[in-house]
Amino acid sequence: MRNNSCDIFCAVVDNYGDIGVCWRLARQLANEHGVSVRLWVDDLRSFGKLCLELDAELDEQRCRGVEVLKWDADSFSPHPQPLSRLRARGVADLVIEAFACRLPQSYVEAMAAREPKPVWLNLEYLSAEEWVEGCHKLASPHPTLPLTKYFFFPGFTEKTGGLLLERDLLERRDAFQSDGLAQEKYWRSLGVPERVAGELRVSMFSYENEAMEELLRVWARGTQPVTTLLPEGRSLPQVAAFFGHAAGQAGDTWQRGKLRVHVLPFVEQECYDELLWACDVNFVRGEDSCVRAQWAAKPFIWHIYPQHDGVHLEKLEALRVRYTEGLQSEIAQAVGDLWLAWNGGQDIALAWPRFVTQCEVLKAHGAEWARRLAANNLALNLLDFYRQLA
Ligand code: TRH
Repeated sequence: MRNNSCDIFCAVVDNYGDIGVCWRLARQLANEHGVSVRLWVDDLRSFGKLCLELDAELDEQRCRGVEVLKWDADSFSPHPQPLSRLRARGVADLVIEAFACRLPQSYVEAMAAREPKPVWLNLEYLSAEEWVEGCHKLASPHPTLPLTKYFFFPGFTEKTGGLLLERDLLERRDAFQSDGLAQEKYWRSLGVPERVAGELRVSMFSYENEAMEELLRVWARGTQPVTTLLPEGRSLPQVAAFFGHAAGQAGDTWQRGKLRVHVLPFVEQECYDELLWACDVNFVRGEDSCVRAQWAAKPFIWHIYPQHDGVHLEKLEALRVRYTEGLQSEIAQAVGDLWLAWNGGQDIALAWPRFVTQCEVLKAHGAEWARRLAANNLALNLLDFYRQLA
């Protein structure tokens, strides 16, 4: 699709997942496939956490090969919609509406008026549930205009759109994980001392979590030294409180019993992978960090984005079933129990020791799992689908 153009529209709901996925996809299409990408984002402040070079005050800028433009996703907003900017730039060949963010009506009308018509995709949230296969690539004709939108579902099987994976990611991961000096240098850059015998390094990226205090207590009272790397964010107040502090910030280090915590700055998106590659176990959340943990091929625990109706537990179970397939039942059970304990059920004090003793097996399993998933690349699939429709 070299020389073709793509508009990606992203509305930031909360957290970093929506923009995290869109930013990753935008960079990949632009830098690996030569697509001219415009990324329309309604919240440049959240975006700025993932990309430090971004200027949140600018409505238009170029960043890492992508044109970034501010839009107002809330159609009821009193602020004037920068539609003139949208109109002036024309409609791209491929239009990606991320997570059903609803395009401005005037842009949709411009799409309908364009010849040839653009290809219009709605990029959906990731789920391992079976129904996804039946909905991937489904067409949804516009009720009044001569336009069709297609649903594009990321996923874990061949019948889905696959996962976002940069061209050289697994090679870079392998080079880092087999280079002891590079890892030592990385730990030094974080100010983390050399490993002591038997130490476990754990990255912790989660939402506020009822099981957090108990897990920290288990680590503090245990026999194994545990170093926890905690990026600043939603779980920091809980961890700080465990150590008797009202708050914390990047650079803080706390120790209790066998547990040591290093608070890290929230890093740019490109730099987060190294943390996952370097740790022995990764706690991740939402969507994008969960996928990155799978590429890191280390044992991981998923804090799923909670939904009021509890449907998130079905999504959790669906990934557990796929991910643990082929493992001995007692190991699969250990994974499932810890994931459940971390998401509001089960006793984490029982689940953690059963999980951690399986780390070596889970590491080998994670490498094989990542190798299998890598065969289904989202950006490539999306461009193939575009070519079929264009
Ligand atoms: O931030 P999230 O909780 O996002 C969530 C989910 O995507 C959820 O599905 C969605 O419905 C909700 O938002 C609205 O978790 P996620 O998806 O892991 O996104 C975090 C992003 O932040 C990811 O791209 C990795 C990145 N990141 C960094 O760039 N630097 C860091 O230091 C860390 C810890 C994360």
